[in-house]
Amino acid sequence: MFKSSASTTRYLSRGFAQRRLASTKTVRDVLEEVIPKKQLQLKQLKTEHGQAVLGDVKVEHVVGGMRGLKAMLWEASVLDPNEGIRFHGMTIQDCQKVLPAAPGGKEIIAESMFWLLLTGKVPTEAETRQLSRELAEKGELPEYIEKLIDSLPTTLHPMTQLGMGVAALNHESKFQAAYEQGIKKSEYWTYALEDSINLLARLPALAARIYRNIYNPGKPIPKINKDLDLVGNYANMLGFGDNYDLTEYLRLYIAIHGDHEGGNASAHTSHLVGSTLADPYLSYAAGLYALAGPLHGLANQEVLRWQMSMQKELGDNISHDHIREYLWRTLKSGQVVPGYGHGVLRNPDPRFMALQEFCETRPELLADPIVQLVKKTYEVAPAVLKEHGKTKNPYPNVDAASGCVLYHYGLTQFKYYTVIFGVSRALGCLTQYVWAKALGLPIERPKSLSMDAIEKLIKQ
Ligand code: CMX
Repeated sequence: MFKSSASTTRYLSRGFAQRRLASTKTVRDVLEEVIPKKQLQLKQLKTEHGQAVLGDVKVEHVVGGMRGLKAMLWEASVLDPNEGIRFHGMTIQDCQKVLPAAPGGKEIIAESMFWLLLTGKVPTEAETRQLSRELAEKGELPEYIEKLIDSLPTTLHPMTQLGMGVAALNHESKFQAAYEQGIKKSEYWTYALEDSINLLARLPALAARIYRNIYNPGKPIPKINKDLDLVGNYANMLGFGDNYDLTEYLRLYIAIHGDHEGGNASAHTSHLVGSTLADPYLSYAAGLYALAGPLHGLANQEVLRWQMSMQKELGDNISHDHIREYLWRTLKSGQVVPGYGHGVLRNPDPRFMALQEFCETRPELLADPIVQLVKKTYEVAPAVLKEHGKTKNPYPNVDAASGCVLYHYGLTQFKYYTVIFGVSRALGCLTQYVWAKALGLPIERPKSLSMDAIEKLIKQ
């Protein structure tokens, strides 16, 4: 089901591997090449196909959370209900084949995914390293942000802290400063890119500071190492730099959580706020607060909490029957099974499968009771959810698997897990911010209706 796609074959057959060694462009250089083509494509869509119909708007869309309504432009990725996510047409497996890893590592890294999302091109090794260095050079936090984060109560949820830190970083916004000076619309994207790179660069130090303040206070946080990739530095600042397997897992996790098309709550919120010309910091801070809901990104914390209470009650060697019974109890008490279901997907999430594959290659993970429990739950839950008959997708989403590996490697504070998701989702939301400005997308303003107004329309 999750086979390598034709796009990888195309990349390789075009001699891409050779070009990959040669090019040393910056991401800005590549964007300057691709933006005019996309601008032209949008112009043609507007002028030649502006009145083409993509689907009907039904009452069920208006009262049902707009599920399935095709109403948003998002360039970096498209989610297929059956096959899952494709980044510019490439599956996760395709990306694993062609996107550069960290030196000595195997997993995709944030930089190469960010490059792909932004430009639609696979970066060379040299281009990836150059971007890593740029991010590392820009990664230190301003002092006022350190003071702000240090002043917060350690009982304040880490996601609330992350959103506050990101919003406050807009003090640095080049986009906002340039807008105040009255720059032309055609120049917006360059400032948007600068802010996006600066924000991405600082997210690891910000997220790590939150972690250290809450869970490991008093110990000095290592300085950014200019020779490391973004996530290598993040792991280091969290205090796990000597844990190679956790660092590799974080690389994979952060790369594949980076974007999941535009309709999900965090991406859509970020895009909506950005469409008002609020700067990338404010736009992404808003997206983070959508991510902090338990039906969205917070589900990864909820999954582990739920699996661990199952483990606490039933012990380590839980049978499939016991899991089945526990699932029914969860459902009958009116709760959702965290980590299962999806607004678009109708098959197991390929991100879930990629994280499971990571576990399959490491005996210590396979032997861990909580990792085993996640796998066993996957063997039972779809049938139970089908029998329960409510959810349209009885299969696991990425959150079903993401926490147990963190837990195994010692990152046990699951209240923090959504922050890692938050570092990751910046890749897609910031990409969209840049493209929304490059394409001159307008402020979002859908039409709302009251129930009376809907009834009136139906009668007409
Ligand atoms: N357990 C129990 N019931 C579920 C369910 C689950 N895992 N998933 C969906 N349902 C229920 C819904 O609550 C809904 O019930 P009501 O009709 O009583 O309101 C019904 O099934 C139909 O829902 P749906 O159309 O299948 O799903 P939605 O698009 O409305 O919601 C999602 C999608 C993810 C919010 C939902 O599946 C859910 O709550 N899952 C558990 C939380 C979770 O894992 N979230 C993470 C998603 C990934 C992410 O965004 O990060």
